[in-house]
Amino acid sequence: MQLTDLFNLSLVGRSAVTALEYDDAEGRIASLTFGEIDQRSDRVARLLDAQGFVRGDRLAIFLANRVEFIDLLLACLKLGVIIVPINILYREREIAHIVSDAEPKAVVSTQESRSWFPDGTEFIDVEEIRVAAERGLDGPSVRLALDGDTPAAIVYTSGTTGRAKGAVLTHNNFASNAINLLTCWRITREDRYLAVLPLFHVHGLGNGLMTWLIGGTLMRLVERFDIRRAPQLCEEFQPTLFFGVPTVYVRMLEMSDEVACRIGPRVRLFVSGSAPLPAQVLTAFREKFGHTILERYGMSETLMNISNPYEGERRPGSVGYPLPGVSVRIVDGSGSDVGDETVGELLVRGPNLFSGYWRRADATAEAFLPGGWFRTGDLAERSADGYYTLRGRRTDLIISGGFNIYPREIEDLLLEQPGVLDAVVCGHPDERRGEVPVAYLVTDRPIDATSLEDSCRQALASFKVPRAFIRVEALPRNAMGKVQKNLLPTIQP
Ligand code: MLC
Repeated sequence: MQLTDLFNLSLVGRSAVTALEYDDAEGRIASLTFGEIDQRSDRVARLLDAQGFVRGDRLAIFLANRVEFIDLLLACLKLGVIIVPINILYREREIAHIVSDAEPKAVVSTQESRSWFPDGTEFIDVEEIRVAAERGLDGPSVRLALDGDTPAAIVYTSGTTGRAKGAVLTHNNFASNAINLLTCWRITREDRYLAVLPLFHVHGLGNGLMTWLIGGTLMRLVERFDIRRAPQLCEEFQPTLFFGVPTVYVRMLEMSDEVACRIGPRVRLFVSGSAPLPAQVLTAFREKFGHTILERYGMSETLMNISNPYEGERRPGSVGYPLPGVSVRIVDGSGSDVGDETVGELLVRGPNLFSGYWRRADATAEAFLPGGWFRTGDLAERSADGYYTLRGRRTDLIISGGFNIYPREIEDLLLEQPGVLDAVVCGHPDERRGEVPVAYLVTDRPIDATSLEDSCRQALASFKVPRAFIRVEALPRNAMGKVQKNLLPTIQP
């Protein structure tokens, strides 16, 4: 089955019901029914069709959370066009790579963001999408017969080689993930979902948008999570369902007890993921809002794998147990299964697993073990009663505010800067963002932090810009030449 057939439970079955509230261009709250959303995406699909988009073409989306993102997603799914959502914080270097790798037929963006893209990029202005959605051609509904294995999206995830790889996610991947969450988190049409996470990542896209469209809940879409706006939003919209990354929950602890007491009782479920939720945040949040946040574990390549239970113990520090249909193993360095309470690499298998990295047969082959087991790169252990706890990573990933950072990508850029002879980037603990990147450099001249920062900011997303540039005599390397990060001087960025 293709995703739009599942969405029809809401788009057709609840066509007259209000589906979405969002801020329009004038800053007023606008709303749409499921039927209107269906019609808008049909009109956008006709526009794309008229522009020559055919099944298998890629369309890149470089947009903040706004209704046209949804119009485009649905239009593309209907046509079998593959969406390539791009993190809007990405800059020249990251964008150039994605565009050359995915070869989208066009990129939908605002006028202002075009300058970040390489010369020769084909653009569709988001205004054209808005006009098509609101006033485009009407006609019979658009539906191509697609197989569930048809690619729906290519989601770029930072690679250990320094260049991001595109994880190809199919209709079936998103469907199995959403059906799991609808069931296990008991999401129903009675829910009111406050969507603050970016739609360009699988947390906001695969978990948020897909459960909304299948479940028929009411969604309030906001451009981004902003702690200054959050209390008023929660009080006005009265969500029952909320998805956040740990940084969001850390910031919500800044709300007054009075506001927390008003918001808490109306919410049914707070879910956290994309980065480890510190146990003390879970505890402080429970005291303040009266809820035990439900922590779960997923990845762009796999969507959701493991979740704490809706009923039963939500164990602090643990991500719970595998979701239905998802098989999990923990193995040692030789690939043998380890026993309970022993740390090893986490492997997963199931209908949620991506079909491979876009045009990277080598990377795809490396990511899987015989039998179709995907190597997550995360270290984990299982308790005797079946709860899984993450214990770090096999690779050097830094997670800041829920965004993934591979140090290698920043190191490569730093090594291109004048006077930089050697460079390493580490994650430094940060109370709010979990971790922030810090650079250690060997240079042949005094460090000019401002110019290094400017170069990083021009090429990379703001969350990847090192918070400090520290000059060291030499990088401590082991016999294999690998930098021993634990031997670097500790600093206060
Ligand atoms: C952050 N910034 C944004 C932004 N998010 N700018 C525009 N749109 C967004 N969505 C920028 C700000 O401009 C600022 O840049 C910096 O980040 C910090 O902003 P802040 O206002 O201080 O935000 P803060 O309160 O720290 O909260 C940040 C945040 C953001 C939590 C809202 O980090 C965020 O939205 N994270 C979600 C990431 C996510 O969805 N990950 C899912 C990956 S999927 P500057 O230049 O001033 O520093 C995945 C799989 C899985 O991992 O299992 O889910």
